[in-house]
Amino acid sequence: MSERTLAIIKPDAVKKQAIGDIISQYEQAGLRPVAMRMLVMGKGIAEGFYAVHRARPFFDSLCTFMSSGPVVVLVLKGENAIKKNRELMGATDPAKADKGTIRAKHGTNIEYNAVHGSDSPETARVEIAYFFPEMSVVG
Ligand code: RTP
Ligand code: MG
Repeated sequence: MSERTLAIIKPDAVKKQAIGDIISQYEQAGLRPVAMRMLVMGKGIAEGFYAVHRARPFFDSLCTFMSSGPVVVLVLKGENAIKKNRELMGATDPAKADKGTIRAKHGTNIEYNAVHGSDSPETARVEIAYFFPEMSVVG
């Protein structure tokens, strides 16, 4: 089933000049960008995006990191896009991520881990709507 997922190339990966490599990995895996924007998230925007984690000890640090510089936000479309993107990203902790995954290649540690990907259809729907009005998604 073709579906959409939200991906974010995080500030660490943008700083490392890994945008092109990461988008290339999406495309090679059959995940087509159907919406894309670059922005610096204000702290409040990051807090809203990660609201499910607000009780976690790493919440403030995560939101400071996510608002520390430009990010690239994309909607990816393809067969089983949500699961496929999670596999392509690898484990949250880059040290535990399988070889060849985006986080193994570009992540630094459990927080500075290069990319975000939606984890369920419901999350994908909410996360896509957080950044993109429906008319700006082209597929
Ligand atoms: P994401 O939401 O960014 O795609 O990552 P994920 O599902 O693999 O991990 P999640 O548990 O949802 O955590 C969200 C982000 O919070 C940071 N984190 N820091 N210091 C820590 O122990 C810790 N744990 C998670 C990471 O940036 C993680 O991607
Ligand atoms: Mg998550």
